[in-house]
Amino acid sequence: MEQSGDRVTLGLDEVFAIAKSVLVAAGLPERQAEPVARVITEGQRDECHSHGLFRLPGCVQTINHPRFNRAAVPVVENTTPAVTKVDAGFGYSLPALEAAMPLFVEKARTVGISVLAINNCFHFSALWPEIEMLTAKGLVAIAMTPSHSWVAPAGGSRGALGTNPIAFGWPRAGQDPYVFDFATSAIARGDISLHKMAGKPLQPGWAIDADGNPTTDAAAALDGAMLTFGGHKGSALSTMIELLAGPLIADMTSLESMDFDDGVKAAPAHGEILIAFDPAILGGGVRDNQASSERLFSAIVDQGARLPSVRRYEARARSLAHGVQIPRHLYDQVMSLPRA
Ligand code: NDP
Ligand code: PYC
Repeated sequence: MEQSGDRVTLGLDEVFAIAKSVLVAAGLPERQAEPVARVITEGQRDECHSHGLFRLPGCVQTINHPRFNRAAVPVVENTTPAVTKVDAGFGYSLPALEAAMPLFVEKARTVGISVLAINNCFHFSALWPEIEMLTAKGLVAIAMTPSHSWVAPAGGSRGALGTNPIAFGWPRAGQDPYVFDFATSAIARGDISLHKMAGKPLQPGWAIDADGNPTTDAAAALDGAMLTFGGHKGSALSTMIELLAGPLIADMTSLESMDFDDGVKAAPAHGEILIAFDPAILGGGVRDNQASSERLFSAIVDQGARLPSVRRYEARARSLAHGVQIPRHLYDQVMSLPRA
């Protein structure tokens, strides 16, 4: 650990050790704490500030939720040749994902398409780490999850939808995969909280206050409602995510997750859906899918646009070489949490 002015530099092993130690002290057994600490470390490593160490106090609050199951052991169900379900038992989503991953991947390779439904999980994490697990195995992947009903539908004035992220990954031969991962709200709620902490105004169009008026004040936005990106298009996409990762897999919508929270303000609890495609089966070897996808990526990059995740991959290289820098106030907040 190094300190300079208002910044603290930590090695990635230190980030992981701090996160794991806080989670274990809060009551998580190691088998649940490790995947959660890993994803927090990866978020910090890739400078995804809304889903790195900033999440740790919220994780502790979630573990203390009366409905959180510290003893949860995921139960994997081999449902059909293409469908796997895993019941997280109201622990975190990440241990359940890890438990179901081998069967989920094997089915994609056998059938060509594989669907994983994670049920009954508390969920706080970015989706790109799990998408990258799948692209690393040569699979094309999509992941979606609801959250809490903080987001007003286009034309509305009250929260009904979640911040509902959708992530997609496409493996690329010999280079980092094409991955995007975004909230269908104009920005993740975590980022609104970061704006509040930094005293920074929001961009217009991100939120409305409790009276339904447009606001750039982060505190007013947290009390009011967030807005979807892209007006009615983001609103419909967000609704689709509610339906696919909620009722379709017999789990909660963001409205129901908010009710389930019962005012504790813990992480949302609901389901998640992942879909994996094996390009070797779907492409049938008839056409070189890499040649045509690379042509598309070149057509994007050659005109000065960037591919999603490039910022992350650059941050990752920096962090692997030099560790991560976090604001001192975040370091102090994290270090004030009990550690094992
Ligand atoms: P951002 O708007 O910061 O970024 C979204 C995506 O767009 C990233 O893949 C990003 O790549 C890419 N991107 C950003 N700018 C450009 C650009 N100029 N050109 C090309 N691509 C670009 O993310 P959000 O605030 O919407 O979401 C942040 C995270 O929050 C996500 O990881 C999401 O999973 C997580 N989240 C989780 C929730 C949950 O319930 N579990 C709920 C809501 C959000 P890059 O990273 O390289 O900039
Ligand atoms: O940042 O919107 C968010 C979020 C919700 C749940 C986890 N992250």
